[in-house]
Amino acid sequence: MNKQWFAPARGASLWVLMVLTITAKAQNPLVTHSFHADPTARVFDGKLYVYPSTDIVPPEGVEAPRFCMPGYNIFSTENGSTWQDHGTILDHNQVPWGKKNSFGMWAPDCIKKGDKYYYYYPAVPKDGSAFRRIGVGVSDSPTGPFRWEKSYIKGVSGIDPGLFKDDDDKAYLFFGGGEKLFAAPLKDNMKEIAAPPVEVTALPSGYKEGSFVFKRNGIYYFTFAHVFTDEGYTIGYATSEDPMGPYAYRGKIMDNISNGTNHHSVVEYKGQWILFYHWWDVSGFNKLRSMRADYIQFKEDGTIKKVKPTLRGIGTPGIGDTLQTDRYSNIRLAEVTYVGGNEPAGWMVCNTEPGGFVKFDRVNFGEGKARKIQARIACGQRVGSFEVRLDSPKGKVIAKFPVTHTGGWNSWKTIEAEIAGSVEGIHDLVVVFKAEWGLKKIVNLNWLLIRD
Ligand code: FUB
Repeated sequence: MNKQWFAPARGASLWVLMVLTITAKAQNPLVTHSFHADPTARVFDGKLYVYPSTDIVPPEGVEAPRFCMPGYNIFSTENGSTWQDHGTILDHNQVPWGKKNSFGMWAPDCIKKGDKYYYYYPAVPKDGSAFRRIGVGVSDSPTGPFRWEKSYIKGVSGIDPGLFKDDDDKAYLFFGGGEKLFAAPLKDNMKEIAAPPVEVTALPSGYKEGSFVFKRNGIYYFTFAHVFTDEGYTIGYATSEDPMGPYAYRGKIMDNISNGTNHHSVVEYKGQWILFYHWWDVSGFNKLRSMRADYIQFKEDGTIKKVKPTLRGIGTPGIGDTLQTDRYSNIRLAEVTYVGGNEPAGWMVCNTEPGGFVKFDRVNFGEGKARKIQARIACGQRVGSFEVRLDSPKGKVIAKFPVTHTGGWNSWKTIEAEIAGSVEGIHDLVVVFKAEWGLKKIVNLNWLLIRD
């Protein structure tokens, strides 16, 4: 492996070697079987889709340009907490007008008009006419297959296509990366611009990219990645009464989270607004990025409250969904680290001390059909216990787990406890660690699973 490309955090090489799994849970990051950046989220017919780019470690012998990005996958969720990977829909060597082996498939987008889905993507043109051109494909389904246009969109060069379709069905293409970002209305065919691109005005100076426009209560929000020289990548926004502007800068949606890119989208799903963005906390390397999502709140006057990245993320998992408690909403006298032993790669709650707890919010118990809780544990001692409580560390105890010796702190075993009484509706779950003696470390906990 090329060291220049991969200087991973502790345990990160495990991630690179992981095999593809079909689904993943909606804690942050959204998926861990592969690396994806630039997540554009869209709701089509009530279902949430994400259209990201893909980051890989360069294959042996490939000198990848800046990022190593070979193509695009699509993800979707039915319940907001379990993601399905629909596989690769476009590879860099399938772009009709693209340079072969470019590994340059940066941030894409997809939008619906009428009963067709239009997928927009930047790629390196084989005619050498620009750093990136923007191509389009059409499909009858949000997950493809797409019929790819033979040529790129004329009159447009740049990265990061961001599409917006207004209530009157007119569509706009936003794009660019650099000091300036651009907007152009699209023709009804969605494959050509209707007028030459114009600069999106009144944005602060500095490098910008990742244009994404949405509309809320009649206000157009132009959101973008913005590099402040003293801070690095932030996500900012500007508002207008017209999709083409002029826009007025309003501030940041997210502060810089680390040294590298951030790229986002904003979507309303089931009455809640969500910010999708990326980070590289899984790989520890800012060119192997992972998709994340957190709720976003608006103030009365329409301005946006800054979003802080969480581990817990979005979604309300229920019976049959694995609760990765290491993606906590609160934790005390316990820590999180990479899971060990033969367990599939991931994280666990560890160094659990008496009186410590880990809280996982928004679990849907439905209509009282939950009967048992399973816990995936590893333990090198046999004194103590942990309890599952509702809503707070002092809330009602619904399950008790005596701690069993599993063969060591990395020998994993699934244990089970009955749920006491009937639990209905949505609750926060709190796992409280207990011990009679002066024990410092009670159990390692990977996940919980509620069963009927
Ligand atoms: O993912 C490659 C590039 O990095 C994107 O096009 C930019 O928005 C930034 O995220």
